[in-house]
Amino acid sequence: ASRFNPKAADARWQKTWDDAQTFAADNAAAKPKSYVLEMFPYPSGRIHMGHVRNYTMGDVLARFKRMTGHEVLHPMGWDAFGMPAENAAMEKKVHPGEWTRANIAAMRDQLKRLGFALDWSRELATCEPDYYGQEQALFLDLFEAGLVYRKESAVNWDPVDMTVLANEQVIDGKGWRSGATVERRKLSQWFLKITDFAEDLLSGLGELDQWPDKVKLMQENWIGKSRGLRFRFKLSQPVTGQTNLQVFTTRPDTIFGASFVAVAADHPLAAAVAENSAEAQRFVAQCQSGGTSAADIESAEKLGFDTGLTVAHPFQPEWELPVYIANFVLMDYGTGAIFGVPAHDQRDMDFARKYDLPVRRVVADGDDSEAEFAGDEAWSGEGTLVNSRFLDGMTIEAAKAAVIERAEEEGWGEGTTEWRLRDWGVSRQRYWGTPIPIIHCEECGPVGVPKDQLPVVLPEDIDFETPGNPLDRHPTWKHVDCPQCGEPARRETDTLDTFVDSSWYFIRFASQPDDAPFDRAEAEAWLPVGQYIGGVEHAILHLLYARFWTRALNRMGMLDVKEPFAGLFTQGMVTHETYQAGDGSWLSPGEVTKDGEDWVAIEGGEPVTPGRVEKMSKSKKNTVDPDPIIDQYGADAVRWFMLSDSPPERDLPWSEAGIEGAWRFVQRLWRLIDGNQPGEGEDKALDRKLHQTIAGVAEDIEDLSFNKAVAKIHELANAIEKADASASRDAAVRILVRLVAPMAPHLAEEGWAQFGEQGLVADAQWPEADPALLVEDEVTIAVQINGKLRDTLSVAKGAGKADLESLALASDKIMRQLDGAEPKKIIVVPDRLVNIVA
Ligand code: ANZ
Ligand code: ZN
Repeated sequence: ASRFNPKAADARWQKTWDDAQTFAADNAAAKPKSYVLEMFPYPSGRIHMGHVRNYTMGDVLARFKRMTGHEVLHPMGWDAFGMPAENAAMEKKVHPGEWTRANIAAMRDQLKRLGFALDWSRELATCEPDYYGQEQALFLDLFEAGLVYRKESAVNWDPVDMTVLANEQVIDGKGWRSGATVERRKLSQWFLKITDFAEDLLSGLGELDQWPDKVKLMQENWIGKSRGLRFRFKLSQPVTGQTNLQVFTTRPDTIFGASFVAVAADHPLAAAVAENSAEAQRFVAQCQSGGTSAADIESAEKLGFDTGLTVAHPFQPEWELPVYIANFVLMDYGTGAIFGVPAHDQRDMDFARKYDLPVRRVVADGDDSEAEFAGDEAWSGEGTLVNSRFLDGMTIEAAKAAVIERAEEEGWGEGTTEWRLRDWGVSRQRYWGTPIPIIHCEECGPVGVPKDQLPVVLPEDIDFETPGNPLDRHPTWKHVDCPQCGEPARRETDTLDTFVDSSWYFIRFASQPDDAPFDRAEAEAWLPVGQYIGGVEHAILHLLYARFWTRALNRMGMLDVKEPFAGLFTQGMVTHETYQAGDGSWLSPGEVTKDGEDWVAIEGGEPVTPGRVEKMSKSKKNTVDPDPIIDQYGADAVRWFMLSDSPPERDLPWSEAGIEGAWRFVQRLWRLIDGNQPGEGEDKALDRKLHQTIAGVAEDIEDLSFNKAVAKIHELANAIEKADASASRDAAVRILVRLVAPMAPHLAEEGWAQFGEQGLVADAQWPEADPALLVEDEVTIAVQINGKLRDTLSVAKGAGKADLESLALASDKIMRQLDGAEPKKIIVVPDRLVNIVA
């Protein structure tokens, strides 16, 4: 038999599929639609093994769906804006667009070499004006719908390079290029009102029954709905007519641990106290001069001023708490006033230790329930309420509810709903992103760019020599006339967070007209995505933003879909061994060898320490480039290995032995196909094995249990190899070609052609499993007459005595033997034998 030659076969079939546009999805098809999507890659330069695994899984499902009568949309594109392109521009002096497009071209070729069933006619790159121009149109829709606003917000400022830094450019608090200590600055920036949808984003999780629970939990925590309480403390004496001080807390359960109350420096109460105290006035002024961002306040020393006023504890009026003005209380959050619980809040702890205030434990940390709290580390974890009168013994949640209930009953406070979710800040002071389509006019304020002037295209002539935002420094780009009044105005120079680009690309794949972001009917025909596959690192932000964006379109009446992804699967990583030299540097597995018991560097012989098997990464030097592996073993072997052994949600350890095993199996399959001989007669056991495999593999692929599907195909191949020639065996080999088509499509096309079948196996129908042959547990029982074997019967395992008796008596051979004689006695041993005493 000949060998399967992947080099020739891969190229031949890839070209055939390409020429025939085999995988182009038809929006108008009458078949049931199936949308299979993997998270699109960032064009960093080369495809890595994680991509190969991700896209192979999606591909198996997409091909299987085609074979089971679906019109499949399985597209690919590029998440092409972002920082690395700008870094490349600065380091290698190449334009971000040139760098990105070259990477896309290289990676597209790599993907094509893996034979993915992708609809390349819908390929898109988010850095191209035909994509981001439509994104700008959507941004303007959101702007008009009141879902976009501007607000002051802190950015990382590099005082030497005079530039805003992205978070990933701040390394240990220092600018990545200048090394200068980064400052926080406030800039007016654009926000999307995701908090408007907080409740809906949370409750919608309940309907996502094809999402992993852990991802739903992560989203739930991120959205972070919690109950809070606003309530009024009674002041021991009125201040400028006020008898109460209103505070806000998310931990009403800790009320019996309160040891002080504090107000912000710009709280009216602080102003009133300062009227009569020069010292208080000085303190307030000092607080106001410091930075105001949350991070400044977090890191600054906690300072307070004792006003001499007190308030009464709501449950124990004789218990008086001192009132401070404190620098860590913000005026623009809650009510600008708090009660401090040092034992259970670190800020309050720092404050209490400094000003020598009581620290009372009210939540037990394990067995520790002493009221007197030792140490300087607050306990903010779970526990049972202690030292808290009617709350004792409750959980935190129950105690929160109990306090809120009492406050509402007695009329001194009201429960509120609090969200951890904040609005989405989308402004980036960078070049390589979607320009925000806004023009700032002195007279008219921020004005949307008229839609007929879209796209707002990025200028090409850009300077990366000087640090900072190149758009802002560009000599002409930002100078435009106001679209409303015609006066000279200024373009917005911020670009959009790249998460915006990925919040709607799946809609654009479904429908891409020239003159609109999408066509509603076309998009609705495909959406929601049936199966979305990607890394768990996107479990929170990307998925939440896409869910928000879809809801926003839905609210604006543009799309009749709220949840973009009906099914979600997060695959495991591809891992590999790591090796480290004495100086801490990493060596690739190819650079080391075993010398007796020890590992050494091949070059130089230095000892190295084998580290853990970890996710492939450049920094640990344990990556394996897919290209040479495809060259050596062919696409099908690579695909086969990606699906074998490890369950898809688990990590897959890369190994030479693994890919070789996959290659050998592909060759074995080919030998079965190529060496197939027609035969006569049936082989019931093989028939049964075949049909069980047809049904089992289908089920496994639907479940994304690819490793199980692969294992079943292995078993079937074993059974075929062992079987003698028969019509059954011939049929099994022919059907095997279709069973492996989703995983090893090049080999399958080759086999399909070899058997003289019409068309492509990619278009073939998934074989039908015969339900009669799926009966798993059949046993062969002996039928004896007077202890002599006269016949064997194949029966369902566990069949009852009466059934076995009548089956035995109905057998032709037995009837002939008995020849009308009446049996004296029938002995039945279930699953074993029937003995007829005649
Ligand atoms: C009592 C308490 C006890 C609190 C405890 C926390 C822990 P999150 O959850 O982030 O929303 N707080 C309220 N308003 C504030 C303001 N204007 N400036 C500074 N801090 C403020 O934070 C809510 C908690 O932050 C509130 O719950 C309050 O302190 C504080 F063991 O009340 B807490
Ligand atoms: Zn104007």
